[in-house]
Amino acid sequence: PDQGRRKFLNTAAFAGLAGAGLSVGLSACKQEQAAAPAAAAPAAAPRAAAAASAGAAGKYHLEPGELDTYYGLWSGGHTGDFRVLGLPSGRELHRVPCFVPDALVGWGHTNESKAIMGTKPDGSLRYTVADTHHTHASYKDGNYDGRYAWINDKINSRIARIRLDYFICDKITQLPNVQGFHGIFPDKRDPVDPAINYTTRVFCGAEFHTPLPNDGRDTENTEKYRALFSCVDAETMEVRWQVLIDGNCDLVATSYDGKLAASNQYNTEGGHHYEGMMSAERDSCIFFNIARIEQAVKDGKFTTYGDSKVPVVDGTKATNADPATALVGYVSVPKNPHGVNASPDGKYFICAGKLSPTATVIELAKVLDWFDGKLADIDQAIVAEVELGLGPLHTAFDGRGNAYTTLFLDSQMVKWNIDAAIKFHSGDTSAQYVVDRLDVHYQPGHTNASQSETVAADGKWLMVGCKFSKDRFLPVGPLHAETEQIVDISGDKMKLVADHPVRPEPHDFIIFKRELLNPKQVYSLDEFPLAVKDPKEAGVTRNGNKVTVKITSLAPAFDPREFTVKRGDEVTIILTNLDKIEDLTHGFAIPNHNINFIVNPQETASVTFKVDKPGVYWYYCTHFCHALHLEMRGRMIVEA
Ligand code: CUK
Ligand code: CUA
Ligand code: CA
Repeated sequence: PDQGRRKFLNTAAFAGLAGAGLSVGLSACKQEQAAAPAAAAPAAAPRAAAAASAGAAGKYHLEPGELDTYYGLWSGGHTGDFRVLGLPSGRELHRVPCFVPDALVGWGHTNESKAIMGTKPDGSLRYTVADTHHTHASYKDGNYDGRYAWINDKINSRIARIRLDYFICDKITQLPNVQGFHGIFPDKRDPVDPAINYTTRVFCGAEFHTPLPNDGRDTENTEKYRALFSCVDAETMEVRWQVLIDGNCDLVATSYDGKLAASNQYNTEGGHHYEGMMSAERDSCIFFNIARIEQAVKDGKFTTYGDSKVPVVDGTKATNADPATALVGYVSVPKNPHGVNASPDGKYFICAGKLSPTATVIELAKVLDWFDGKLADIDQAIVAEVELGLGPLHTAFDGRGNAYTTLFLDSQMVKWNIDAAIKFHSGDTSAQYVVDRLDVHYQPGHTNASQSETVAADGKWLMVGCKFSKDRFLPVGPLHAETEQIVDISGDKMKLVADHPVRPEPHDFIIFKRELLNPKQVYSLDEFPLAVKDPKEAGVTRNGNKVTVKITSLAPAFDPREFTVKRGDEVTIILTNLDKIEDLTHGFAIPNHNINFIVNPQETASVTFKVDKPGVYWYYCTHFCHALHLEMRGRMIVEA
């Protein structure tokens, strides 16, 4: 069908359609027309791109040696990783392994990373697959404070924390009682204590409902199928509490005042198949009153399920009908909403309709009014419900009152004005809320703008994560890259300035000013309890058939340069990189023993393995470090 579409689009009849689609057309034909400019655009030559690079938002084409002005933190989808991009160039700078093994770093091979990932009784990894969708960073005073980022694993309902000083994962927690943990969002301040103006909780929405407890008893009892909303402590990473709800969670957002968290619900029907999940005309956006939930936990009004000790409070509709005591409120939202996003002025949450062409604007002050008994019906908190186009998913903000929503089916970004949408909804049909449309390539899922989810939204750059890229890049067989497109949003019109392929398949991401981070390039030896601080400590110690080999690296040699063990030994190698020079990383591999990991400057890592076959094995440095890198090797001698 795509060939036909391109042929169709390249005809002169549609040449004038750039910028078309200012009215919301919902016919199938509209989709074809809408994609015209992007699909028909010739690939820009690199030079041409450079010449056009100084847009209103700033330069996006960087010359060699020029640094990006923004960091982007990206999810990697079912690659299971966490990625770091420089923006606006779109260059991928790093992948931080967390949930799944990584051969470069030795993540999942070193004892330290295995302890973070979690092991089975036999010492092997509990999980080696993950599906990361959403990453968000810790806040202070409504902006990122550079401490942590968190990311979800939808497959195994795990949350990982990334330390942003070293860009490493330091903790992973598995949520009890849930499946399909999808949306994640840190709080921005405490709902009760005004002195806590920074993140102390991370909220997690579970998408799949399961029998509760899920022990094989009630697989056919629909009444028993439930989903929970979870709160994780930002520091300890322990699960503080959970809320039993009607329907399911999907994505999560938090208010700037710390009082509310929200999750969109697409399966209020409790369907097991898609027909059932889309049978109702409206679903919900659920609002959690954090202070009340925590008071209920304190008061002992909770239960627990199965082996889990985590307190679970009751947030179901039946017990939460009275606003005076409600822990949660359910706002009605059209058909199978997808994203929920908080506007940077702190006033609104926006739910996109997905199967409805609308976005719903919910005023937070009014939701709080409902909890305070000042609003008869929580649906009165809806201040706009406007048509945007087909398949609205996620929304970003420019800090100037405009929202940018991905239209998955239309393959478009739509820029719309929130105040105008509210006016339109209240009866002023002359209010033009759609400001601009931009065709993207193709089927955009997530979008985000620079600083979009902070009080410092700066309205410069918008990234669009397009799920399909066919005909955009050189073909490489059946698996296509995805297209990340960068858009200058500093003017009235959105301007597509560049795109780049990414390995499948990123979902959500955040973009923030580089000044907000201050990463370190050299570790402190004290970070590592096992550090071999002096080459004099290096060497072999034996305890029965358990052998510990302490090794240091200092370019271009390991110390010791050889060691001897016996067949049948369990060998633990502890390696400290004593080089202090930035960028001087060493690797350590042993042939035939499945060992490879790196040690960054002043880092320590250890591995444990069995030696079963006598012989000589050359351990060597895998990370090019020195003119004598190839010579940086030594002998492990295994005696019979
Ligand atoms: S979900 Cu993937 S495009 Cu996981 Cu944020 Cu919407
Ligand atoms: Cu050390 Cu290469
Ligand atoms: Ca539904």
